Amino acid sequence: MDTTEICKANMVSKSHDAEVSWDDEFQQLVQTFPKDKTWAGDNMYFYQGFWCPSLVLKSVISFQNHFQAFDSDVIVATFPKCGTTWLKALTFSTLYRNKFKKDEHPLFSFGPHELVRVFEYDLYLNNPFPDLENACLYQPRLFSTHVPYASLPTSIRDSNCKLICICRNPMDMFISLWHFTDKLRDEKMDSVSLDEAFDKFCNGVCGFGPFFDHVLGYWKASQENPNKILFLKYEALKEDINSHLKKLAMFLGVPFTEEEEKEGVVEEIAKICSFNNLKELEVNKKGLHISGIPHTDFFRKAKVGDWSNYLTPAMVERMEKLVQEKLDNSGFTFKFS
Ligand code: PAP
Repeated sequence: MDTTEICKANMVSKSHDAEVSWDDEFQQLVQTFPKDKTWAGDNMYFYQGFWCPSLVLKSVISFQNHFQAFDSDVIVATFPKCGTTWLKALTFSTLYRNKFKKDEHPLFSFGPHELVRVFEYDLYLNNPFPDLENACLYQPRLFSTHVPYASLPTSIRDSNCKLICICRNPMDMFISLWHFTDKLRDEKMDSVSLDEAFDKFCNGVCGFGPFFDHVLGYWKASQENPNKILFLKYEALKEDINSHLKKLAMFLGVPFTEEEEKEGVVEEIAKICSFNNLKELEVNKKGLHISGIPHTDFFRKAKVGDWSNYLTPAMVERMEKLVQEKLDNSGFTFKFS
């Protein structure tokens, strides 16, 4: 089997094994949840208003029940395919910049997903009480999640810990997820075509979706509590990474000093975390993510407007109407090209 086949087999069997391992009580609980399929063909359940992939349903619940946030924690919170990998690299590099020498940057040896571990796909997967004290290389603790704002553990919402979010226009996000799940799709399962996936996406049916509820949940919370939640946009970072890095550092309470700015520290972080740099690092060209997915699959094109190569005019029209309807009166906008 080649890497893609191994990866598909891993994902399919992991999701299947997760469900088989559920005890009777949990099986009965899950039966009360609406059920659908991810675009890759495995089950997901509508839990607390979002579509939770079966693989992580139990770990999301463990995370909700057991995670105790510290006021000093920093959590990268994203909808999948909106810039998680990039934001992990940027946050890690900014927050911990004084913990390592420039030429010994941990990103040279570990992928962003290994340095900033995700609660549901990694830490709480198969373990309701993970060793969180040793889960991060440095202090303060830095984690990530795809769980929507309304479903975060209460200790995250009630503590002074900081959340950093990134969102991306739904057309590029959709195409990015489509390519990603294409790698996971298994012919033996009821996988979906691009048309079907688009229809499902517009109807809110995709892992951690509905997309608009997820984005607006964090957006509204960031408006109400800007000192706790920093909300970024992928397209804006692409346009001007340096000013966003300064904003990020300020938000994290570690602003760049005048001396650092003069020495070009901001530009250095932007360069190390850039798509072209990360994609070419040996560590990201080999090996598998904790979920069994090759690291390379997290680096594709990183273009704004790539959707125009895939979506038909009818699809674009449908999405534009949806965006208008969903964002009406929210004060929130997307940039599409
Ligand atoms: P995840 O939520 O599953 O972790 P995420 O990192 O959000 O995935 O999405 C991957 C997208 O970010 C890919 O976009 P594309 O499919 O449109 O190409 C990937 O190329 C892009 N990406 C990864 N690293 C970077 C980076 N350093 N800068 C900009 N974009 C990046």
